[in-house]
Amino acid sequence: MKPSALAESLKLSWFQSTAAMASSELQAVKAAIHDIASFYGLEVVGFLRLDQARTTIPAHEMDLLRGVKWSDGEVSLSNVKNPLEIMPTAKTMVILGKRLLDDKKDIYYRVSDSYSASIETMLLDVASLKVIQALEDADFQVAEYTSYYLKVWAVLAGFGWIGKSRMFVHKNHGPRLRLKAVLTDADIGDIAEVIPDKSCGDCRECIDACPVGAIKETEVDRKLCGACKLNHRRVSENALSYCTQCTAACPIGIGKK
Ligand code: B12
Ligand code: SF4
Ligand code: SF4
Repeated sequence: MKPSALAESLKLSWFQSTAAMASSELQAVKAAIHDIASFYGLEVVGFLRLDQARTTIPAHEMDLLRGVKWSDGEVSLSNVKNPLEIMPTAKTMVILGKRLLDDKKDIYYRVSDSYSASIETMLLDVASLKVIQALEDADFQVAEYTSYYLKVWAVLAGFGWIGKSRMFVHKNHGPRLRLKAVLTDADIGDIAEVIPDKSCGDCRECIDACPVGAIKETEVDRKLCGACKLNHRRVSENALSYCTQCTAACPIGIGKK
């Protein structure tokens, strides 16, 4: 072999092996994230590949949040951010989902006068911290996704659809997942096929179950839902529950754990 041909072939095999190494390293990072999720009992972990078409929240959808009140006060529109505003170099959103421990209630505990938390959210919080640590240890950049579009990213990751209750309905767990997301520049995302919202079919269980008639044909009345008296009902001395009647009624994934 001529020296130049040898040099070319060495260069090629070096490139091939770095590419293979990079891809096996990325697979190892993904496997580590799966391990963390399973250690903390999370049923769902996904990797949404971010590209321009999937990173923008349309203005008319942001407008829906105007005047919406929830546990921490009024939703602040300045907190509604696209993933690339939070992290311009992000390539992937890691989405974590924890199923409710009780299919019929969404229980949280009063830890102190100023702090209450549910087991599901705490597991998501701890697991996401571990995911952040694992990515940072592998020299990737990471940021928590702190905006208000979690349901839609879960749809774009191919896990399920937005149901008539306007909740994210996972194909195996129904609306019983609680969600959390982390952004990273690790190129570990997948492009998934989106399941259409019409997958609810003729079902109306959530509409009929809502005690305050908040679920309309085209939208949920957020103010009615937020003010429902079943929210923050006491279920034991230290435990309270959110309303969650629409979740409990949904036949998708009911009883399957
Ligand atoms: C504000 C808020 C509320 C408000 C408004 C409720 C609502 N329906 O949005 C109030 C206080 C009323 C509320 C109530 C509840 N909430 Co809440 N809430 C949020 C919060 C903070 C933001 C949601 C939001 O308004 N996003 C912005 C709007 C514009 O997005 P959107 O609602 O998804 O609506 C648009 C898209 O769905 C889009 N769309 C529809 N179909 C499709 C399809 C595709 C392909 C695409 C691209 C887009 C798209 O169109 C819609 C607008 O037209 C999120 C947390 C978060 N960080 O995301 C939790 C969150 C949505 N809530 C949650 C829960 C559990 C509840 C309750 C069950 C609590 C309870 N009371 O028991 C109820 C459920 C009420 C209901 N039927 O939705 C969970 C939902 C989990 C899930 N599986 O869906 C979340 C994700 C919190 C979490 N970390 O898990 N909530
Ligand atoms: S959480 Fe309760 S009040 Fe809100 S939409 Fe669901 S059933 Fe209605
Ligand atoms: S209860 Fe029925 S209509 Fe409502 S979200 Fe579930 S499948 Fe869809």
